[in-house]
Amino acid sequence: MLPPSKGDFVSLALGESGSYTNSKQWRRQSCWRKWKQLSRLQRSLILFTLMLLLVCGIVTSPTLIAHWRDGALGDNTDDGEQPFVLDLKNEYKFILPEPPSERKGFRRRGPPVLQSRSQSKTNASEEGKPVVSWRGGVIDKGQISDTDIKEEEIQEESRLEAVREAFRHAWKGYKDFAWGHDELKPISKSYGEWFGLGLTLIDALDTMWILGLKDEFAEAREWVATELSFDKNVDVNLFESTIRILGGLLSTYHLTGDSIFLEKAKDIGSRLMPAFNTPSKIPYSDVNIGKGTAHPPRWTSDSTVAEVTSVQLEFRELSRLTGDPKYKLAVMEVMNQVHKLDGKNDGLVPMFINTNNGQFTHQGIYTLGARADSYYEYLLKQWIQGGKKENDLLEDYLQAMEGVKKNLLKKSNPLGLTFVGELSHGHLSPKMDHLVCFLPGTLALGAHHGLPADHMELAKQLIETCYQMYAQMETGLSPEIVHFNMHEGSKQDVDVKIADRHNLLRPETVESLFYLYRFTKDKKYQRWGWEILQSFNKYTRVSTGGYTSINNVRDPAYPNPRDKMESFFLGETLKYFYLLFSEDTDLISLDKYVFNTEAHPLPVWPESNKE
Ligand code: DMJ
Repeated sequence: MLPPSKGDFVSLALGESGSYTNSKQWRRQSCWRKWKQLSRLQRSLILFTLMLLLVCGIVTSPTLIAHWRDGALGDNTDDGEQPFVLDLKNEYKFILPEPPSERKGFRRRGPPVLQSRSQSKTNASEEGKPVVSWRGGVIDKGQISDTDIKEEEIQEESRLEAVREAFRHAWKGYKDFAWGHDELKPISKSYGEWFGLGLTLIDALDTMWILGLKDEFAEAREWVATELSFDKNVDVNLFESTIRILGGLLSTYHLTGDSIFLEKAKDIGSRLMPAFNTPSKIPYSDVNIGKGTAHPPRWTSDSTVAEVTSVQLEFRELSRLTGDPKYKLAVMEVMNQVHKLDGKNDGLVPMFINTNNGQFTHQGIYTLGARADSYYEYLLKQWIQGGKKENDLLEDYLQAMEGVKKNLLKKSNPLGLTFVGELSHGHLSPKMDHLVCFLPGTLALGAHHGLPADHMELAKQLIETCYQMYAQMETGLSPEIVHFNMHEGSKQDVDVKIADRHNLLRPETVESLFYLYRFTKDKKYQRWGWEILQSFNKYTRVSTGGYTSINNVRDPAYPNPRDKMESFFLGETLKYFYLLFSEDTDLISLDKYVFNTEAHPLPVWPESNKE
């Protein structure tokens, strides 16, 4: 029904004026008499009840809720943080779906188990349990008003819904133009094939489950059950198929308990094993999963260090689930060999390792970026997965982090941002890949699990740098690689070479923002993530469905779409956005799960939980 106009009110008042005045006077006198007959206690009680009703009315007023919501979406200037750029705000309002809290019949979505978790969280806070910060400081709940809590819940739900909406949009493109294929090409409305195994669909399974997208999950599950076959004469990359396919299937099995995912995980896991049949037991990069043969790339007998040392979480878990130790033995042999190898520099590893003799090659270059990155991540995460008992892993991790501090950390000019450079034959290059932005999250995770507190301090400095890699670009999106300025008098901290200006929808900064927010509860990390999500929506969203990588983060007028949506955008980036904006610390608890390097959560082994 339309609200009455101002004129409607006026005519109604005039038409009834005579009798209305008399009866009003009479009612007023009679009310006053009755009021005076009441005792003082009765009057106080009535006044108190009226006050209470007034306060509740204000808090639940739809007009005020709308006002708060607009404030949350738009003018994000609290705590003196950088406000959103106006045109970004307008653009985003256009894209944002109708807020779920105002939809008819709306209820919080999510798989049953996850839903009950968030409910129990609400109950816990209602019971007045103290809120504990990551340092152990207790925040007095009395300092937080009901109005603050309401406002935060509305903002949380609206951000979570924005991520679900982004996922649905990406999924629509994949479903319409690339269903069952590896990657969506959203501009040409077609698909690209890498392994021919439905990579995006598998990578996205657990994201759908976590976001509560039941319908989308159900149709993807159906495809896995009826269409997915690994019996194919196709060469796949061991690392990529382990982290995306094996990891995705294992985590979905854990979240859902549906045995189809475990069956498929066993199938792909055993088909990948021929990669380990090498003279040195350091695996080849490529396996033919149909023929059961493996080989290195055509031009070399080397494998990449990050690749051979970042399949362990998945194969160790496969052994635990199947009771067959062969998977674990193969991957731990690699770790044991790398642990003993010469050629490290203060715990930092070169980028290549030879599959014939098991030695590092191309020595003298040390980076936390491409080809070495997840070696460091998996040292820590295997230690956590196995219950913090495998001392070699911990030792190697701690030594490497000291090596980073000693050899790779520098400060930029003029802002003094801490960055991780690369060491090349004794010379430090101020180059940093976006990939390195996994590091703040990993350092924070280590500190949460009892490693030195200065790891958390370094994590905070580095995440600021990673955020600046986005904030200082004209599109608000980070390039693939930046070079930091170190000389006095530099005008800006970050330089980007023409060849490095692309953005592939990578997750690492959002991933680290998630860890930092979980452990510190500092709202600025959510705000930074929110800005980044808006930039993705403004510059990479394709109207017919899907998101695209772009070639130029420095040209907002023409970011130059690349026509490719990487599977990790659904597997990782959107999942970490969702977890970053969720206040539910039980939603994939970091004491119960470790994320593999493709954001697939695997359980911390139960024996360790009992310790
Ligand atoms: C993903 O496949 C993984 O996160 C990997 O560790 C690095 N590259 C991409 C995302 O950037």
